Amino acid sequence: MTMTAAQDAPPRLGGAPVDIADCTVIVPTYNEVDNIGLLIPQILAHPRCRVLVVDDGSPDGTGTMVERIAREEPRVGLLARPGKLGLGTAYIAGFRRALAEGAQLIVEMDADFSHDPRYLPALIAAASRDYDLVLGSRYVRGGGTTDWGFSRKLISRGGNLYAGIILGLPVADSTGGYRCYRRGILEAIDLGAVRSNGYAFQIEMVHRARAVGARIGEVPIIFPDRRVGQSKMSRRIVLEALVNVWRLRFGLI
Ligand SMILES: Nc1nc2c(ncn2[C@@H]2O[C@H](COP(=O)(O)OP(=O)(O)OP(=O)(O)O)[C@@H](O)[C@H]2O)c(=O)[nH]1
Ligand SMILES: [Mg+2]
Repeated sequence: MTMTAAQDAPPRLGGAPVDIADCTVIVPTYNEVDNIGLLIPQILAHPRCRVLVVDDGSPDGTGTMVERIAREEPRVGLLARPGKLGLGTAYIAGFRRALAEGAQLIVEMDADFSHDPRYLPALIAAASRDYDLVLGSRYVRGGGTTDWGFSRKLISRGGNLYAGIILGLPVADSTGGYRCYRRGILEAIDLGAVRSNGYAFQIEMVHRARAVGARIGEVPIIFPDRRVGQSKMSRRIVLEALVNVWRLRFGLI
């Protein structure tokens, strides 16, 4: 196991507050200015959590807003990328930064309030105790979606069945993007080899975690539709998922 920045740091003396924020919540953003300022305080309400926003040069000023918040709040960081490079590469860049900064737990969370911060304690507790990867799951008892129309439900349910059967994944919700990794499992996965960038990214990470022997658990979440702002889902992202599941199945990526 590699030494981390946190482990290298000299012990603090003189009653300085002990930093217990060993969980980095990574929030990728593209045009989320109406959400991110409300979301960050709700994450920081959990003392173990810090926030790392990975913003892709949002034209609406999301990055500038986060930069301002980060100046005042040491538990907030910004990783600014020059343009819209996709969700998967945003997470990979975020994972590398969080690991380098010594995070023990790493959470993935959308900015649009589909992923309610009130589930953070359940995700963190399960990842601290029993599992290397804990999925926030819409499709276990107690979980679900609200506000979704028929076609969105069909795509989500169908996508999970499709990926689950073809890859033999032992989970009910492999496409969701609200989850918690232990540091060790991200270190064990070859992050440079991850190829998927949209929905397929979530499936690929479950598949790769399983391949390196991760214990994977699920906790129920209720998933409402995004609060405000525009969805970035596209036909191309769905197509990538359909194709990449087979490429993963045959070890082509
Ligand atoms: N950095 C970065 N973030 C992105 C990119 N695409 C999407 N995001 C963010 O990823 C999260 C999920 O994107 P959404 O558009 O909500 O996708 P979704 O949840 O699958 O779709 P909806 O259910 O319609 O909201 C949000 O916080 C987006 O702002 C990207 O290319 N780069
Ligand atoms: Mg969303």
